[in-house]
Amino acid sequence: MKLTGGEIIVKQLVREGVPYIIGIPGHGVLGLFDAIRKEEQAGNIKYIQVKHEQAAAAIADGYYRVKGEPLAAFASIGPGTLNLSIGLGTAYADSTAFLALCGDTHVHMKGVGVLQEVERYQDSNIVRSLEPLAKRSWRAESTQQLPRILRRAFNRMATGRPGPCVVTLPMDVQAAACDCEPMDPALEKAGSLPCADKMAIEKAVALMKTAKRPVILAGGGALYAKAGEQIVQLAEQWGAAMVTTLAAKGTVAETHPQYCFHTGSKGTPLGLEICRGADVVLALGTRFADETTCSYRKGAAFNFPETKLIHIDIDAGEIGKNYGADVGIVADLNDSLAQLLGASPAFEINQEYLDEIQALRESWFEYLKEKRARATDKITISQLTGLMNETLPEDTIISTSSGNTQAQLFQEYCYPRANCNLTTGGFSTMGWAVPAAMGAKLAAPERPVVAFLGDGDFLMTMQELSTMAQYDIPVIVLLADNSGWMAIKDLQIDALGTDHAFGNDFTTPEGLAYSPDFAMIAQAFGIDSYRVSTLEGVKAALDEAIAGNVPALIHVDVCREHPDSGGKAFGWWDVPIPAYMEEKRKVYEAQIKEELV
Ligand SMILES: Cc1ncc(C[n+]2csc(CCOP(=O)(O)OP(=O)(O)O)c2C)c(N)n1
Ligand SMILES: [Mg+2]
Repeated sequence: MKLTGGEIIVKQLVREGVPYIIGIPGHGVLGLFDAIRKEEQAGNIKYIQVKHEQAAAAIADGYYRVKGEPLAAFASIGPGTLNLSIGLGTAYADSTAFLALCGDTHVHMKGVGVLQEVERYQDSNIVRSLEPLAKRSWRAESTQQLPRILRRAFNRMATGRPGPCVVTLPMDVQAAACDCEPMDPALEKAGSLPCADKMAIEKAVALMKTAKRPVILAGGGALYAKAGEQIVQLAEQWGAAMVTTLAAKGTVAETHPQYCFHTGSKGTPLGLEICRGADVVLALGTRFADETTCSYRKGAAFNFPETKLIHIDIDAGEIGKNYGADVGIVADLNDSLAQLLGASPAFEINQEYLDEIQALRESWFEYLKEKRARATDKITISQLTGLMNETLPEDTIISTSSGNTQAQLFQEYCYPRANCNLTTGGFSTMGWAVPAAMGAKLAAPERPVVAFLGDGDFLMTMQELSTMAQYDIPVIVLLADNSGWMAIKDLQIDALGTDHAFGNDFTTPEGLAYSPDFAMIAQAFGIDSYRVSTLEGVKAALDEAIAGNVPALIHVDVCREHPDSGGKAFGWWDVPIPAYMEEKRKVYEAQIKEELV
């Protein structure tokens, strides 16, 4: 069958069962775009317009996180492609997948300086700028290469440790035709994952038997493997505490009595204390990034090597990277957990330890109660988080990006059900929460989806309200407006001192707090909106928006006064102190001297 490059691509997407292709056209993808037109008119795929390519990537990312199936995002040559790059970094850091299709210079025009080519250092080598942000990238130099590249891209994206893949498409390659026999997608991927080595499982179980204070630490890999049920089973059988990383929040129901929330710089006191005091940690699908470890100083979050580590990951590169593993297992988590459950003897459960966890959980809830009872001029993000916890249906998906809303939802929200949390854990990308929530809603139209974010975050991708309105994607945007980048102002105050707060308040020329009228903006986009300043008002708006199941924005004025503006950092974070701050610098230097490297 003779097909153009554009047709080969879109027909392959259809065969792979990709329901949506998202992006912005330009002269650089005209051939691809015309093929999209043909397949959409045939009813085989749906094109979604966004207004910034970053949002195309985030929608695809949100969809993958909920459904586990990759979508395609596309961008034109040059700036369109670079706009998409933030979404690539976000997905790659968190090991989620989508296919990025990017327009590129014609093969025969490479180097002349065609519109939107940058040829001064190297001829049309935009793919190189995307290399660190993708699991694999290709520039297709001929139409004939496309079927194999696409098969390899679909294979690479979803097998093993997922990640986004990039194919750049010279304009002539999209338009030229070649003979092409499509391959059945089932034939291009392995139908199984690597199983854990039995000997390693035996070693792990032998170590687990020695534990008096065991911890199961779930990372993002555990969330995406949907390993929650087996983790709970093993925790109960082993008498272990369950702790998650930022990326893995919500892997298990957080109401479980053995759940200790989180460790790391934004962790909870109980998660930190339990991890520091563990004798054996079973780590599942985590990189031990600094969000999780605070620092590689002993005792900051973990006490390796005194604490023994069993580390299971699908990616061999993570074993031993940050901490030496007493038992390292490269395998699928679900298989490993099934084997551990099967091979586990009746462990001797340390009831005292479980009682201690119970008491720590209770004191954490008590702390939150007190924090939320404090008198403040406006609603705090903490109170908002508590209200959401009481109000939202159990299956609600909540997306966050960066800022105090992310940190506080992470720290303070207690999900009664697994698999409801979406966040940009590794890249912490502002502007992600709204489009990612739209992707989640496309993946799970029957569930309520809330994007919980700050004003700074919203200002980065708020144009996507048009996409929400046009396609009627009923996401609820819950906007905590504190007229500024408060997370960074709070960091300046906490790390450097009050005098160092600078440049993060949004102010009028007179020095008053400045905020656009976000409710009016939403209205202008054709979105239902509410402007509220009381908790009762927020509750009424949330109830109405959920019942209405239409796109909605709730603009809440929140407290901007430190420390009520944010959460508390119970862990440590390696924030280098400027050398001219001599006293603080000395303390900082002493701390980093103890880093394990
Ligand atoms: C794209 C991007 N730029 C900058 C940052 C650094 N950053 C992290 S949080 C933050 C402020 C967030 O402000 P806002 O969304 O209003 O939330 P708030 O902390 O005020 O609640 C900034 C600037 C980032 N994470 N991502
Ligand atoms: Mg803000």
